[in-house]
Amino acid sequence: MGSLKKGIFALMLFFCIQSPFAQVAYNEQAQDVINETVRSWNSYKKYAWGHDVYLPLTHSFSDWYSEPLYISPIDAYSTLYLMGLQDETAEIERYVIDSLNFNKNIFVKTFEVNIRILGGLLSMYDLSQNPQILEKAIDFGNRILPAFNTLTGIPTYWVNLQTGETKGDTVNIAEAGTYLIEMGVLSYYTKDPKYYQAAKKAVKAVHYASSSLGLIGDVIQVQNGKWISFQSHICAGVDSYYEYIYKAYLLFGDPELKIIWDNSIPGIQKYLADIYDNKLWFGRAHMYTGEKTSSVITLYDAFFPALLALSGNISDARFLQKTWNGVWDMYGLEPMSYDYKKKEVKYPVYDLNPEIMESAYYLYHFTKDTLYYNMNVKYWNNIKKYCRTEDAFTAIENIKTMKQGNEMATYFFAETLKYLFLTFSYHENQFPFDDYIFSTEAHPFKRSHFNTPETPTYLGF
Ligand code: DMJ
Repeated sequence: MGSLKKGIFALMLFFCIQSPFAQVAYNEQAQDVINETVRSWNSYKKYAWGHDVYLPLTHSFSDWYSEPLYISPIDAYSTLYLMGLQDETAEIERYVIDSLNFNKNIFVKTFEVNIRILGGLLSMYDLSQNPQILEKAIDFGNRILPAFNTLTGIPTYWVNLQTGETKGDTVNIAEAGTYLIEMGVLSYYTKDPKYYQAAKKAVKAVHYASSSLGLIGDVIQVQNGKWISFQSHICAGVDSYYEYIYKAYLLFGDPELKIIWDNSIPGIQKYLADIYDNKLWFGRAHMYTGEKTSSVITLYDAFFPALLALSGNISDARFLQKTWNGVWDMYGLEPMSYDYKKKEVKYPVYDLNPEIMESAYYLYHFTKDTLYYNMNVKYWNNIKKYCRTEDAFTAIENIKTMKQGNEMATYFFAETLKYLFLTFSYHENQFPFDDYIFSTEAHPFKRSHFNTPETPTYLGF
């Protein structure tokens, strides 16, 4: 090859291996999120490398179990990738391949490791196309699959990564039914329907236990499918069950999921939606009588405007986002739970959660109304004002006093920073929102990769 040709080839290779989302120049706000991400990431690396979570106030770390599973980097990868931080993502890939071994005799929480570790690894593969990452994801998926081996198909709360033993016979509905995306992607890549089928069986077991009002409870027994709690809501403990039915339908095109979604939404609108104080809320009701039981909501619920917008209900999405924005404005951060009728903070913690920013991002995409861009500017400024530490970001123990706690949640990397960055870089970055589905942990999966003529065969529907 002549030297000119070699030069052109090298240049082409350089552009091929660049993140397709890498950009030369971002506006000030997007660049600010990148700078803060890098600052926090470097602190994780300096003080917590190889461990699950960075503790910013003590410059130390914690692990979820007796042995670390490297949760922060796996969760952070897709955000760092979209920001074009290639040294950082290459380092995570190397570490995952060379040093991460899941053959550990520990019981892990099936739901939490599915959304963070399995979802993180699968999006790492989807973005990098590195086959060794896929091997890790398959290995991990196989290790948590025994959890689904129950009489109903609803997974147990705990599963042992080494032995496949399970325990924990009651789960909430998010823990029962938030697997369709990760297990579906795994089935697609392995061409083995068993993963998706396990996830779908669990969702169907929950759905078929719905009341005649089309409502479900929030805690269920995994062996007999009986309800432990008849409380119906879309709050923490249920949220992502609904999210995955609709998003997995969009990602894979399984028509049965659309039927389940269509059966579920009217009950939510009829019995849980509550106009109070001229605001739209989604409260709690008894699944058999439809009677309102409580007006306590959780900040997780702020995911719902995003889901409403994605499913085409822009007016309710706007109305609900306005409500959540009002909750945020009361203190300048949201409380973990709040009673909208008593106007009382029930639990004053803010753990760097992303949902309100996720919904502002979706609404900005769907409406192009700068109101939502500016909401995220405000949320980001508040987070910097109250949660920023010497070298990272941390939780707030009490939003009334703004006393800082000592933990930077792994989803802060995966979700909060990602949604802020994607909002602020919306016009420079050209991230093709409509071709992606974000998992509940904000891991992006490209729709054109998974909604193909082979999908029904690979997933078994
Ligand atoms: C995340 O871990 C996931 O989004 C989960 O589904 C619920 N919310 C937390 C962050 O708030």
